[in-house]
This record gives sequence, C-alpha cells and structure tokens, in this order.
Amino acid sequence: MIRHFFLTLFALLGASLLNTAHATNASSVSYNALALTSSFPDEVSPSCKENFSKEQLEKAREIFLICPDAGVNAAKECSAHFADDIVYTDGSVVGRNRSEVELLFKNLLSEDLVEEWSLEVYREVCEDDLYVPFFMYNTTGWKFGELKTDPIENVPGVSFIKFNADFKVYDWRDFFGEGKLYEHVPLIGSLLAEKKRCLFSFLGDENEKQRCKDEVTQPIMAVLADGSEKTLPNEVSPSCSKYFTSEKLEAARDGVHCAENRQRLYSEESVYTDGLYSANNISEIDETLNNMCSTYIYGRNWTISAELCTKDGTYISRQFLNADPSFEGVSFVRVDENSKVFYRQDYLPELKIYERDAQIGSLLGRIVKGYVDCLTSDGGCETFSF
Ligand SMILES: *[C@@H]1O[C@H](CO)[C@@H](O)[C@H](O)[C@H]1NC(C)=O
Ligand SMILES: *[C@@H]1O[C@H](CO)[C@@H](O)[C@H](O)[C@H]1NC(C)=O
Ligand SMILES: *[C@@H]1O[C@H](CO)[C@@H](O)[C@H](O)[C@H]1NC(C)=O
Ligand SMILES: *[C@@H]1O[C@H](CO)[C@@H](O)[C@H](O)[C@H]1NC(C)=O
Ligand SMILES: *[C@@H]1O[C@H](CO)[C@@H](O)[C@H](O)[C@H]1NC(C)=O
Ligand SMILES: CC(=O)N[C@H]1CO[C@H](CO)[C@@H](O)[C@@H]1O
Repeated sequence: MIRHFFLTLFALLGASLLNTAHATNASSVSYNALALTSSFPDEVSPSCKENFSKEQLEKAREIFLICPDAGVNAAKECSAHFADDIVYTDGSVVGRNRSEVELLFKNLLSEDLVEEWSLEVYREVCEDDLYVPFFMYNTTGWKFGELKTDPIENVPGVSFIKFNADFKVYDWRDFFGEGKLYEHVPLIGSLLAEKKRCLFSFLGDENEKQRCKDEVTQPIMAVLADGSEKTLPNEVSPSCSKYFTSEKLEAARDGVHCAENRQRLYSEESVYTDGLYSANNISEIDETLNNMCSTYIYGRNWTISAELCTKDGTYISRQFLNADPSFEGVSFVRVDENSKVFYRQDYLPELKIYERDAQIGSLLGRIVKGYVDCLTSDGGCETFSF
C-alpha cells in the first residue's frame, strides 16, 4: 500500500540523481528492522458501533494493521484473512486472487526496502460489510539498495475494505494523496508539485499565474466548455437515506463535481484540500475549482459510484473521473445544517491524470509500469527498472 515510497527510491536510482539521496552504508543496515507503529481512535465511531460487532472491528483493525506491515511473514499471516477470490488494487497494481494479493503485499513491504513507518487511523466509517479507515502516515528510511529517502510525513490515505459472510476480505481498495507522496520523487516530484500548485493558482504571484495559465491549457489540461455531467448511483445507499435529507445529499453530490454556480454550495469559511495544498475560503475554493473544472480529466463527467453518509454530516463518495473506472477517486465532504459544504478533501488518481501530461507523463508512466511489473513478479522489486 505504500508503493510510492518505493518509487522515490527507484527514481533515486535514476542516473545523476545520486546527489539528491543520502547514501547509507549498506553493510551497517539491518534488513530486519521493519517497524510499524499504528494507532486507532480511542472511541469507536457510531457507524462502526452500529454495523460491526466489537470482535469484527477488532479483526478489521488487526487486518489493516498486519497487512500494511506485510513483509515476508506477515504477508502470509495477512492472507489468512483473505477470501480466495479477493481483489486488491491501489489504482495501478491489481491482485485478483489470494495468492496474487499475498505476493503483492510481500513485495510491497519487503524488509529490504523499508526501515520504519508509522500510521495513524484517525477516522473509521463502517457500513454493513464495509470498513473505511482514514489515515495519515509517516515513513523514514525507505531504502533501495544503498539509497535511502528523506523522511516523508503526513501522507493522507483511505482504504475501502469489504468482508464476506465469513469475515474474510474479498475487496480492498487503497487511495492515497498521490501528489503528496510524489512530491518526494526527484525530477517528477517538483514538476508534479508545480502542476498541482497551479490548480491552487492563488498561491502564486502574477508571473506564476500566467505560467500556470499556459500550463493549464496544455494538452492534458485542455480547457473544456462550461458545465459537466454528474452520473449518480442507481440507488441511495442505506446510510445516506438514513442520515441525509435529500437537500443535503444534493448539496454534497453537487459539491464533489463541477456543478455550475459552485460558490452557492460552499460556506464562506470552507476548506478544500487535495492533501498537498489547501484553499481556505470561498474565493480560494472557487478559483481552485475553476481551474480544476476547466481541465479535461477533472472536469468532464463525474460518475459517483458509491456513497456513504454519517450521522454527523459526513459524505464520502467514490467516483470515476471522466466516467472512466480506471480514474477512480474519493471525496470526503462535510455538510453543515444549512446544506453548505464546509470541508472537502479529495483523494485523486493523480498518477493516472499526470501520466497524460506532456512533460512528466512518459517518465511517470514508465516508473509506474516498472513498479507494477516488479510487485507482481516472484522476484520482487530488487530488480526494478524503468
Ligand atoms: C561502513 O561499514 C563498514 C563495515 O561495518 C565500516 O567499516 C565503515 O566505517 C562504514 N562506513 C560508514 C561511512 O559508516
Ligand atoms: C490466481 O490468478 C492467477 C492469474 O489469473 C492464476 O495464474 C493463478 O493460478 C491463480 N491462483 C489461484 C490460487 O487461484
Ligand atoms: C508524522 O509526523 C508528524 C510530524 O513530525 C507528527 O506530528 C505526526 O504525529 C506523525 N504521525 C504519525 C502517524 O506518526
Ligand atoms: C481568502 O484568504 C486569502 C488568504 O488568506 C485572503 O487574502 C483573501 O482576502 C480571503 N478572501 C476572502 C473572501 O475572505
Ligand atoms: C457520462 O458518463 C455516463 C456513464 O458512463 C454516460 O452515460 C454519459 O453519456 C456520459 N456523458 C458525457 C457527456 O460524456
Ligand atoms: C448490517 C448492519 O448492521 N447494518 C446497519 C449499519 O448501520 C446502518 C445505519 O445505522 C443501519 O441502517 C444498518 O442496518
């Protein structure tokens, strides 16, 4: 689940990048030092209280804990909790049965590659057979061969984990703030961060704004005609019909796509973030969403594929950008009593989006492909190349 760090390492291996890395003394590194610390909220959320028994929640947490901790042995332990027909994906790599997913987890976090990381689950939502932990994580000492990254902090993520009647995982989808992670990848990182920053163009001075405008109108970012389409799920989910009025639900749904008159949907002090940058009031949000919504991938056709609502006004949607299931993202939205959105965080498929970019696309694509190849190979990622 934390493949992005590996990319950092792999990119570090790229010619002439050595100077950006802190080389370590390979012979002094202990390869058995994988250390994971994690924490969960002290209080069980209302939705998890209602939908999961105490034992089920404990088990769900345990699975979530040991699976990211995978390594060679934990991957086995973890796969004991998988259904035979489990499907796992993080949007790039896919495992379609238990043995494939076990291999993925084994390769993802082999002890050769990571020294230490910490993960904090700060919110949990449950509905029927679905467990949704929101988390942040840090890592230090991501290694590849003799190279090691700088620490990476506060990377946001969310997982959707589904259990069958035997309480085995049969469907697992991870989402990450990919931009935040890729910020740390040499070459790609700074370019990507710059592009993303352009969406938040109020952060820049006038020159930068102009440059962003030119950039934003580049091919992948081709400006669209106004308006976008929103495709809704066939049915309102149980939790959304229980906790949201239709007005509130409509506001949330409009809030997560490129609706016209977007400003009316957000309260004055709203915050919008993509996990890397944030827009902190209505005018900044408007500017950001205007940029976003005028781009080809972000703007065109958002198909909302799944929705969850909670008692406290939280709306969580999964959606296919441009109606394409391979561009899947998540929005976490809070709606107030007046049906105004006052917080929104997106987990966008940035790797996919920026693979279409003229400047960074092909390198990014090669890295992702190399990464997928090694994760799915019996030989693991030691031989990664791109
Ligand atoms: C690297 O490890 C070797 C063997 O343990 C040791 O002699 C050497 O001083 C180390 N070098 C550095 C830079 O730590
Ligand atoms: C898992 O799927 C792969 C590819 O479809 C297949 O080759 C393999 O035999 C499957 N393994 C099991 C245990 O079903
Ligand atoms: C990650 O690092 C930040 C900054 O040092 C710290 O505030 C936070 O508690 C850390 N998170 C975890 C999960 O350790
Ligand atoms: C929004 O925030 C920015 C930066 O904090 C500030 O300059 C601007 O005046 C604010 N706009 C409104 C409408 O509050
Ligand atoms: C949006 O996506 C839906 C679902 O794939 C499709 O039926 C609809 O025609 C699309 N609309 C546009 C304008 O592409
Ligand atoms: C299976 C189960 O217990 N489902 C419940 C989950 O929580 C919602 C919201 O309270 C209930 O409506 C479901 O019955």
